[in-house]
Amino acid sequence: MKLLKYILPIVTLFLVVACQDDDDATVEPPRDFTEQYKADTLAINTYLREHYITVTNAAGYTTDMDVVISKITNPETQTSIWDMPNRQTRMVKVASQNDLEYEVHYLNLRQGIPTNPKPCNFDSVFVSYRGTLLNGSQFDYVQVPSVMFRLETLIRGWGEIIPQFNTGSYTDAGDGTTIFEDFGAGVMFLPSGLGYYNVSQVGIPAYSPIVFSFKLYEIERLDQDNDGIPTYLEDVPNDLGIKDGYITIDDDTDGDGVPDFRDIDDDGDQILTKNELKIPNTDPIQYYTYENAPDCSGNTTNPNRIRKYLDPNCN
Ligand SMILES: [Ca+2]
Ligand SMILES: [Ca+2]
Ligand SMILES: [Ca+2]
Ligand SMILES: [Ca+2]
Repeated sequence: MKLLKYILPIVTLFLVVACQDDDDATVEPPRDFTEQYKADTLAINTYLREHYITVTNAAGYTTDMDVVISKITNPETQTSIWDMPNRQTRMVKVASQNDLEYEVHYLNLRQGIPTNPKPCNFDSVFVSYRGTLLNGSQFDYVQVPSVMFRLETLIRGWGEIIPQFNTGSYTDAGDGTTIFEDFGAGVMFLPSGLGYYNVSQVGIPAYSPIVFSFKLYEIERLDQDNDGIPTYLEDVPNDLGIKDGYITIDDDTDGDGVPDFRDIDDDGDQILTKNELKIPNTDPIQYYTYENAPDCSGNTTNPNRIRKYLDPNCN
């Protein structure tokens, strides 16, 4: 087992927070979203064609999955990010924002352990990351994280791309450090509409497309409405009965405009979800979990049942 040799102190300021009362932030009148997206797309695509990436493989070390993105100087030996081979497939995620369908390019350098959880877009994540502009200027870097971040408080791009990855494993090195291995790792290339847009930040001019490399070490499931059902499970299945793991305001069982993950009475029958999850005749009171919550008939095993906290016909 390889050990981490040291931990660098965290001296950087986390700049990903979307809505901050930062005196350094200045606001320009917003440009047209469509026009700006066109400009950002051109800039990002050019960047992807003119740069290549090198990835560090160093299992058990903090440098594992570190990336360096450089301008191509020798096209014979350096493959552009745009033309990267399958192993580090350049992928595209579509994100709806500002009445636009943004296409976000990202690299899946490593998926993580497939049987481990992926965060939903409203969970908390424990990540190391580096943020740069397209000109290479670094505006933020955290090599060893110390706190978890709620994805809902960050720029939109993070909530779109980080949930595409699984966590890895970690062990205590015995010297106060932690060894992270097999974690999900990637790079996202965000148009400004999924970043800070017209709100400039320290080191980030307004309307900057931004690049984040990241490593997903751990997640924490959140329960935003504290009703006993974790947010990632307050995802209304689509027409095919599938939960897609992506929470939106349309995940709204009773259609009252409050999505399930913020609705303390999900089926709108005036009985709080929390109370519908009480297990009868328990003292002190115990609660069903999502997994064993019954439907109106009391069935707790049919995978297709409508759990009674989501069924206004009973409580
Ligand atoms: Ca909940
Ligand atoms: Ca609702
Ligand atoms: Ca709820
Ligand atoms: Ca209810």
